[in-house]
Amino acid sequence: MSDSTVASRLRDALNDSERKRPLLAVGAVNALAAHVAAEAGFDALWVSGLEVSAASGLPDANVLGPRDLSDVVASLGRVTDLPVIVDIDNAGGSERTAERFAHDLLRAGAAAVCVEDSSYPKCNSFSAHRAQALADPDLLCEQVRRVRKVVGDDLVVLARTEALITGEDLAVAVARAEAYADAGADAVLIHSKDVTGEQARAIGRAWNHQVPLVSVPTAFPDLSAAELGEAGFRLCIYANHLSRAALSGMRTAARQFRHGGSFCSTASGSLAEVGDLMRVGEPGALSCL
Ligand code: SPV
Ligand code: MG
Repeated sequence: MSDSTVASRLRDALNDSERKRPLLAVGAVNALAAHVAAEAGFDALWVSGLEVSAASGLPDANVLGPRDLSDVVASLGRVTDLPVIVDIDNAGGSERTAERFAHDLLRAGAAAVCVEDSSYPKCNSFSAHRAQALADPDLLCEQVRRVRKVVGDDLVVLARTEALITGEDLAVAVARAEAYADAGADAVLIHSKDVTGEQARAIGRAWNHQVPLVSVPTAFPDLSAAELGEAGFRLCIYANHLSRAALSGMRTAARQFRHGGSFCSTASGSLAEVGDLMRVGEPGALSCL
């Protein structure tokens, strides 16, 4: 079922110029991660193409379909009513596939989708194996218009440009983002892989459009959420950090078991209680924006 209330709350929060800090979203690949994110006080959840692909044993390369993502959205909605923002990559590379992603994800309970201008098939922005190419900006403009036609205001639409990732300059990236905002996007994301964070600050200075700016600081974790807020970002998405924490935590526990021969002698103190795990699936959603 769609939840237009969550989408409108998210849109209002994004546009609230009185807010003292940016909204904070974190990648949640399953209900367990969503539960942890809600407990920690995040404002929203991100369904990450990279995290869901990795959790499914797939490359982050346009292999996931709407059903894979819808299943994740439904599981997050069982444990929290935080708004869920879904990374739909280039939405399958066409207007018709974008319509389907938006329609299905709205029905699954998403509050927002984020669609980007990578050419089909995409690769992850930080992929060491292959350079990402850009699609024609007119395609993303048309995808935004078509998505809007299908879902109205019931989904927040984030439009993301990969221009800086592919080596274009800031003027090109800003021009693309402006075109996407003018096509009807609710917010724009100019992705950056500059590890110093200076490019992120420059994006904030260069953006004069009223549509809010979003940051995904995967490459520049030293820039705090407060600093990103000061630089002009209204939403910061920590896209894959809980999966990375889980991966290293699982590795540590598994290795300690290999050396000590039991989990209790090795990882004690760092393991959650069994009852803690059971409570995740019990009724009573954690909330809320
Ligand atoms: C994702 O989480 O899939 C993203 C964000 O697109 S990043 O991988 O940091 O580019
Ligand atoms: Mg992605």
